[in-house]
Amino acid sequence: MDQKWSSLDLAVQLESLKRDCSIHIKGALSREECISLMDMVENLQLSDAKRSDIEAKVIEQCQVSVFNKDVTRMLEAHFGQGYQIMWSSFDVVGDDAAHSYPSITWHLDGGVTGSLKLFVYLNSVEEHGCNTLMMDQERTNQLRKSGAFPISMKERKEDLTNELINLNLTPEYISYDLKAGDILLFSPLILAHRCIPPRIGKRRFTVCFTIIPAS
Ligand SMILES: O=C(O)CCC(=O)C(=O)O
Ligand SMILES: [Fe+2]
Repeated sequence: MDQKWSSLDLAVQLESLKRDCSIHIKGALSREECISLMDMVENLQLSDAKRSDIEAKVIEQCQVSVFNKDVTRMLEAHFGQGYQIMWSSFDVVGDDAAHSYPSITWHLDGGVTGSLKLFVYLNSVEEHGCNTLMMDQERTNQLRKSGAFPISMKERKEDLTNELINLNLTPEYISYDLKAGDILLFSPLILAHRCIPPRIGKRRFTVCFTIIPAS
């Protein structure tokens, strides 16, 4: 959908992204488009060898819709020197996430300084309960200094309440009520984050793009 933000809308989004390192962009894709993208994958047989081709098509179509004039203008203004879209993925997180999805523990991503992750939610959080939980920059910094984000996946934790309390910080987190077609854009090297697994019998469908500053 072409949203056509006013200059003020754009300025507000840019300011939030700079200040909070995360923003919620509503209605980037229509509900119909989300359903049609999910159906493209759902209608396949599990054994279908063409699955990766279809996923690539879903990502491609999603990319055309998401990187519309508004989002492109915002990213150009944010990055200044230009940006590149890298490592796109289509992901389905099921209720077995605790055993199959590594991102359910608190962590910081590695990678290129200034990177952003852009998640397109194809179905709503209210439907599956699977959300991306983030911690603000200040708490993240204090926890990082205390060693709460080990490199080893096995040592990472789903719950950092005790660690926060020990540092005299309140257990407060950031999350958005993401609806089908909404975008979560955030700095995964600056804000600690984790994925909350979906409710029993539910699945979350997302397309994710990593955006890095042009070198
Ligand atoms: O799936 C999520 O909600 C978060 C995934 C994550 O940690 C990442 O892509 O860096
Ligand atoms: Fe991550």
